Amino acid sequence: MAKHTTVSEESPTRTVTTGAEAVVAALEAANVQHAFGVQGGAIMPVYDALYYSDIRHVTMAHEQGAAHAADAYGIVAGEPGVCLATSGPGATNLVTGLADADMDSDPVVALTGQAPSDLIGKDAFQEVDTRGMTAPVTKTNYLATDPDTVGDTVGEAFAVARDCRPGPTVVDLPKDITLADADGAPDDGRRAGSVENSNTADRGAVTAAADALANAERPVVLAGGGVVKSGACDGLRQFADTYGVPVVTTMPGIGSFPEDHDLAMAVAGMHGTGYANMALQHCDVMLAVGTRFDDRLTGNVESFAPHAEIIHVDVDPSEISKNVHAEYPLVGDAAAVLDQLTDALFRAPDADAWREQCHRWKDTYAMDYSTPEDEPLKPQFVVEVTDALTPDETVVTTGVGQHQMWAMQYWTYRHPRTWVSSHGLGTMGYGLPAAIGARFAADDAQSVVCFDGDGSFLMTLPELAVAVREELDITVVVLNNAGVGMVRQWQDAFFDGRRMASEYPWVPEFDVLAEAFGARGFRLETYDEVEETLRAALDYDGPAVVDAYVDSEEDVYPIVPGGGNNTNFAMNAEQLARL
Ligand SMILES: Cc1ncc(C[n+]2csc(CCOP(=O)(O)OP(=O)(O)O)c2C)c(N)n1
Ligand SMILES: [Mg+2]
Repeated sequence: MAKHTTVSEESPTRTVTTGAEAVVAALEAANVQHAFGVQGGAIMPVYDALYYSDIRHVTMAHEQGAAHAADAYGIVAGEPGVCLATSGPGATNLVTGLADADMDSDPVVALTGQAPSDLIGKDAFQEVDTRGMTAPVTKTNYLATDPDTVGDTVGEAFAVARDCRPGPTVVDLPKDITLADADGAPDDGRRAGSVENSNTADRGAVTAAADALANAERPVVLAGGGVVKSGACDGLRQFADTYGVPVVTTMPGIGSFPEDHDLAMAVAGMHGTGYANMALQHCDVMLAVGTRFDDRLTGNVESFAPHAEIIHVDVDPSEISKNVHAEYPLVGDAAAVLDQLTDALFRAPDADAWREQCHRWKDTYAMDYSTPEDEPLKPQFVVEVTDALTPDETVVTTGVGQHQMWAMQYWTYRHPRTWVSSHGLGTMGYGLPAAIGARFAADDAQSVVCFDGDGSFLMTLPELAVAVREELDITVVVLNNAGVGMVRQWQDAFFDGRRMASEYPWVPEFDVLAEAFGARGFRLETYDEVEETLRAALDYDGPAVVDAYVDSEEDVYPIVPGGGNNTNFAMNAEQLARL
């Protein structure tokens, strides 16, 4: 009997008689609408209980895809994404996706099957130590031991994944626990005493930070991913508009502030804009909100923002002064603390000259690339045209590599939760499964576009079968440079051009491959076909793949060489050679 697509109100899972039903009841109590996973022996009881649930399960091709889809779902929806896997290889396949979510503080709940309790430790079939294996890459994890409390454990895992600084959690479910009789439904899916994200910072500390801001001559906001996660974007906008403070973002902070705003300085860091890096390097007071000062952002931390007093707002106290010393630590939720600061600031800083300087930098270091007709297509152009052809709130997902940087640099992000990428872990293959997860979380009116690299696409492309099966309206634009271009760029720059294992002598025809999967495939090679081809792919109501043959010699600029000083960025190859 195939799974019903709609289930009656009298859904039998409302009556909890087994551990597995308690698990599903806990997901329903947490208002879970979608789950991504792959079936298998030890998780079968949970799937059997899902049979009678209204939760829509999306069968993925690979558990890594399930974890990335859940991660992207969590980013776009702002609620934890859920993924399921069986024990052993199912669980090991999840680990990359969990590590990715952990690095980016994305809310994910993973449910894994496990060998029966009495066989754990005996090298049972498909037994791995899932708790041990996932401990370093999760916020917390659990091994269920009691069918009567397993539902509460899942509810707690959900609350922990979502609350304060979000992150992934795992509940490992031995098969005997999910099969066993259970004596009732779990609670409402919230852990008793669950923390709401409304905590404010110490008032005295806020007043001191506000004083520093009011007296600043060169103030800047550095907005990180925490601004998006806490829903602080409106508060940030109000703060910046009221006090005239330029706003730089980190990569995860993209979308926290509209990039077409007069005060927007775009993204800083290794491949950030020159003007963002100049603003950070020359500011005298930095209001850093919800960022962990990752090394790709700071470059050499000793030379990062050398003139700045730093106000660091973070919900996680362990982030304060971890990488960069904070003169003014403000522990609290980004939205709440930004409101506090907006209230506490008694006057705008006197920063006319600084704002003019920032505008001059925006002109001097404007993003640019050339499009000679006799050279192959430039990837940046493909990104810009796609942006122009899509609605304002389109969700962009990416793989990892040069294409990811061009998608960041040449698309104008105006809204939170429209940029979905792998930052901290830098996981090739993230883009397509992320587009699938994002598609389920986004509004129907929103488009979903994945910019992928040929290398990244090859890592998870079986998920295209899922997009076809689920009739998902997504467009994958493969910026195909016949190789792992980011590695090739570094070899050219830092390994005397020895292109070891970075150029593909041959790549599959992705448009033909897409058709074989049942998707629509398009091939793009010349400037005059860009607009028409992209339009056709975007208009197609289903999964479409555009195989864009782009210049394999094109490099990403600006670049701050790894561990370098962020003032020393190169805008082109000649400048890089002189650094
Ligand atoms: C899983 C994984 N393996 C290896 C790497 C190292 N790596 C970083 S960027 C990159 C190039 C990716 O190639 P592609 O997806 O084609 O993107 P391009 O740089 O060519 O745009 C590689 C191999 C990685 N980030 N992730
Ligand atoms: Mg490539």
